[in-house]
Amino acid sequence: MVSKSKLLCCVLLLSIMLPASKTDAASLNGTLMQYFEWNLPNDGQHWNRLQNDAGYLSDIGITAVWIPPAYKGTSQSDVGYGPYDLYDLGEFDQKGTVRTKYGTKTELQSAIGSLHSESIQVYGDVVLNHKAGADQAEDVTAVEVNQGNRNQETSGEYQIKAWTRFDFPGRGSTYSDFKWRWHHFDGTDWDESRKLNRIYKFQGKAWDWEVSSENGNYDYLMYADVDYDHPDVASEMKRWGTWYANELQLDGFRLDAVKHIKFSFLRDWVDAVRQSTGKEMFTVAEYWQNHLGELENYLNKTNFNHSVFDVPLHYNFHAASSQGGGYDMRHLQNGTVVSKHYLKAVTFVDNHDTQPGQSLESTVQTWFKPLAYAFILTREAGYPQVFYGDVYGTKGSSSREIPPLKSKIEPILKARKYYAYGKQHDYFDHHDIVGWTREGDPSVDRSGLAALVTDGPGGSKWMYAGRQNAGETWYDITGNRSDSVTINSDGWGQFHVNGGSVSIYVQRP
Ligand SMILES: [Ca+2]
Ligand SMILES: [Ca+2]
Ligand SMILES: [Ca+2]
Repeated sequence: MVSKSKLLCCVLLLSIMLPASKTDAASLNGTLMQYFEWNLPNDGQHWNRLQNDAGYLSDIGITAVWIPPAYKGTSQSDVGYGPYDLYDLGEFDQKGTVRTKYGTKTELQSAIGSLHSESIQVYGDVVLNHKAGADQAEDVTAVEVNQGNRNQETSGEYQIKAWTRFDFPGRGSTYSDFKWRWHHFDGTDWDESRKLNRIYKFQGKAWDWEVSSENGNYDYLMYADVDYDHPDVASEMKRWGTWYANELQLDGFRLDAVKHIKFSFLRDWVDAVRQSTGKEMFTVAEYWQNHLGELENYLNKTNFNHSVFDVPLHYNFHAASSQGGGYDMRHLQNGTVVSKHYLKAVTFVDNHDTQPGQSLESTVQTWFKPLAYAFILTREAGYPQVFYGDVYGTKGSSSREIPPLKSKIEPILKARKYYAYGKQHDYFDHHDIVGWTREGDPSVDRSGLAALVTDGPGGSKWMYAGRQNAGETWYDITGNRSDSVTINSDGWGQFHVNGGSVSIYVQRP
C-alpha cells in the first residue's frame, strides 16, 4: 500500500501551537536519558562510567540524566528498588558493603560535578513506597487480607514476626536519628515465625487512600509498606527529600511506583522539597497504567505539580512493533498523555522494567525502535527520554536482550538537537505511512525537518516543510535513504521512506 497522496484535500493538516517558551529556541531542545538498565554489572563502576560519558552525552544532545536509586539496598547487587537506608549513598558499611551496585557516594558526587560542568541536569530516583532488608523482625499483631481485594480481611488478628525494625547500626544517627519501627508501616507480606507469605495489615492500620484502586486498594506492593497516614513518617520523608537533593545537588526527581503511594502525600512532598531547596526540581512520576483516565486522575489529585511517564504511548509503540505492519499508524497517539497533556508527558520507548526478562516486559521490537525514537525526539510535544539499554544494549544471559542501537539513535538525537524546531504539520493520514514536518525556527540556523515512518511497505508523502525553506535541498540524516529532496517554491516536497523504516530529511550542515 504505497501512499502517494498529493491531494491536499486528503492531507490531515494539524499544527499544535505551543507556548512561545517552547519554541523560543535560543535554548536547545531538552532530552532526558535514563542512565541505567536492569542488568548492569555489580562492579561499582557505574558512577565512573557516567562521569566519563558526560562529554559524549552533551555532544549528542542529552540535557538531563535520570540516575538509578543511589542509596543502600538489601545487598550490594540491589538495583535500588529494595531500599534499606535512604541516607546511605554508598558511604557506610551496611548490608555487607560500603559502595552500592553503582559505586560510592564520593564517586557519584564527582560524576554529578562533571555532568553539571557539561550543563547536564541530574534527576534522582525516589523510592518512597516501601523499605527493605530490616535489621530485625518485630512481634506485630496483624490480619491477613485478600490478595485480589485488600479491603477484605480474611483472618482474625494474630501475632506475626515482621521485618520492620531499622536501626542502621553502620550509620548510627548521622544525617537523621529516625529509627523505623512496625508502627511506621501499614503492612508486609512475610511472617518470619511461620515462614508464611500473605498480605498482612498491621493492627490499628488502614491502607492509605487515595491510591490506585486495583485490587480494591493497591497501597501494598512489596516489603514493608510505608504508612503515609503517620505524621512522623510524612515529615521524615520530606526532610530526607531535601537532604537528598542538597547532598547530591540534584536538579529533579523520578518518583517510583506512585500508584501505591498516597497521592496527596506525593503532591505535598513535591511542594515541600521545592520550597525547602528553592529549586524548580523537575519531577516525573512512574504511574504504571495503560489507561489515560487513571493517569489524568493522578495528575488532578497531585494538582498537576509534576509530570508522568507516557505509559500508553509506550504500549502503542509495543503494539505497533509486534503486529508486523498490521498496526494502524494513524492511531499511534490514541489514548496517550502527550496527546492531551503535552506539558506533563515524559515520552519514552522502553525502560529497565519493560526490557526483556523484567517485571513489566513489553519491549518494543528492535526494528521499530528508530521509528519510535523519531516520534518522541522530532515532534513538538512531550519531554522525551532515551533509554541507556537502547543506546548501549542490555546485558544478561537471554538471547532476547536489546542490542546496542547507538548508531541508529545518534542521528535522531542530532535531528532533535539541531533541526526539530518550529511549527509542526502532521500527516497521520495512512494506516502504514505517517509523517510530520517542522518548519524550523529563525533563531536556530538551518533548522526544520521532514520525518516519515512506516510499519508496512515503503512509499512517499507530499508534505509542507515551510515556504521559508523553499529551494533548499534536504537529505535523510538517518542514512536510510540516499535520495535528496528539494523544497519547491511553495514550501512543499515529496519525501520517501523505505519499508518498515524511518527517514528524517534535514538541510545539510
Ligand atoms: Ca495507612
Ligand atoms: Ca504503599
Ligand atoms: Ca500498518
